[in-house]
Amino acid sequence: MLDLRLYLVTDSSLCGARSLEEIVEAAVKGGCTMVQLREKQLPTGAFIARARILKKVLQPYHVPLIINDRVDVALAAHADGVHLGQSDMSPIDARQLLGPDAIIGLSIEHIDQVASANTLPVDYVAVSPIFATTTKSDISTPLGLNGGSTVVERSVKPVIGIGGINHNTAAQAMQCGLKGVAVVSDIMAADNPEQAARELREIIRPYENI
Ligand code: TZP
Ligand code: MG
Repeated sequence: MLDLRLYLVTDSSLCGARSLEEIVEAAVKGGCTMVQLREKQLPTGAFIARARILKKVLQPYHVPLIINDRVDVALAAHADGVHLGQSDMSPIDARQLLGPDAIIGLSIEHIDQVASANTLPVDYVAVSPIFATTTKSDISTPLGLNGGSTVVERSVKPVIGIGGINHNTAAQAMQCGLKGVAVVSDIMAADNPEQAARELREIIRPYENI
């Protein structure tokens, strides 16, 4: 079963002197339930190589590896699924290429995208962004808590939130009725990613509704 409670989205630029694998493994030990490899700059071959490494890291923990944007990379690395934006490959095409067992996620940036997402072969949607964030530059206007709640009300798919979700905001975000929160900087840039993930799991625990 899909466990969306604490979804780590990677950002290699926040690793500092540490390796991506070491941060991801620590985050999973701390309680992350899903990991998305997000690489906007890497050439395709290096992206696939990194995905294969993370797949090996995650396998013993039974935590799925999701690839941001790239169905070809997901296929080549035998990842568990893909996360698509509104202008990426259509989820219908992605489903055809990846098969019925793959996990497919879709970003929702406007309330009016929920109705079409409901008809698409996606396993979850991500309200993006909930709050303002400096981690991603090309983001649309934050949907806020009202937007998050509206997406949850209208969606037939499980909903997670992303954007500005951290120790201070995770509880509020979960109160929208989300299945989980996706986090980049609060875990990736933490001095102790394992502890950061563990604390986030504690914060969201009262609101879990899987
Ligand atoms: N998509 C929408 S907002 C965002 C992404 C990848 C970045 C979220 O980063 P942070 O550091 O958790 O606010
Ligand atoms: Mg994308």
